[in-house]
Amino acid sequence: MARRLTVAAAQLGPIQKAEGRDVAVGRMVRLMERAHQRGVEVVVFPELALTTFFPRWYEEDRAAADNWFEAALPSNETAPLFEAARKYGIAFHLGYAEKTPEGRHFNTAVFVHPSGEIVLKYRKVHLPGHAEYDPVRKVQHLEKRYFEVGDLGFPVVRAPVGGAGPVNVGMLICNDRRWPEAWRVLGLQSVELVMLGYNTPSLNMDNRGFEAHHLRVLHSHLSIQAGCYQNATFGVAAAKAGVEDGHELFGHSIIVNPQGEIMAQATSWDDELITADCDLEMCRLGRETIFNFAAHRRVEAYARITAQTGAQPPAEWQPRGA
Ligand code: CDT
Repeated sequence: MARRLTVAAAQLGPIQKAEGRDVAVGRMVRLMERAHQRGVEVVVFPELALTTFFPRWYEEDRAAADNWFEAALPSNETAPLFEAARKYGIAFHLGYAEKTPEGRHFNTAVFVHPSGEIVLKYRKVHLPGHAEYDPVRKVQHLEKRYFEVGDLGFPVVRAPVGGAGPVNVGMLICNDRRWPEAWRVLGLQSVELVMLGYNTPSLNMDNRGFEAHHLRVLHSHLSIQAGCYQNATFGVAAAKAGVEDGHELFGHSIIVNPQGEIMAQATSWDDELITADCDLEMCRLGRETIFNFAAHRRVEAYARITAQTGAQPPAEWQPRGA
């Protein structure tokens, strides 16, 4: 029997440094209205959706960056989003910068029930970039300065979502999508819907080689499509897009099925809602055949995956006669 769920990736166009959260939240509420008109049951917003992608800005005094963080959710500024969710009966995923009551900082995402209750929280594990100002880079990427590594692992929860009944939901954030280990930890919990937001610059600012624009998009899609296929899950990936503070983010939000096919793709660099009707029973084929983990995984051969972090050089082959 089909378990149908209508999902949306709510891509956001740029949010400028000078713009307040009220601007972003207003745009998000309008996307929720559009989602309601299209019968959407889950809306996925991007990573750090309430502000500009502030890790591009260096603050000598770390505490001066605190105004980018949320100490409470909902707050006065984010309340209209929660109200829209309740009004329309739509669950939503939101990426934001979290400051805990103990003063810790994380790049976080929550999955929120239409009632406003937080169903699941995830804190980004794979933080890209650097912690100190890098004079070689044209644009800074200071996630390692402003955030701690997430401490919640990669959780999955089974929760009622829309008309589909209970759904196994999990989350990744931006750079996490490039790491197959992260997807597999979700897959090992039978995830059926992976929600992820991202802010990815169109240019590689590392300057250690040339990376064409189309390859930046390819690498994003390749990672998400492979993650969905190899773990038999749907994926909803929502980008921040366009020229933000003078720097381009590439957008190209997608919704992917468990076969790794793109079901919908954003084509603008603006606020844009893309939707797809998902039959969650599609997850069974992969899970029960080629990616039946219980039948086919060989953990005895995977020890390096958790025992070792960096790559090591291999043993060198020597010809017998030498
Ligand atoms: N936000 C985020 O994680 N962006 C990274 C860009 C890395 S470039 C230092 C990404 O993987 O898309």
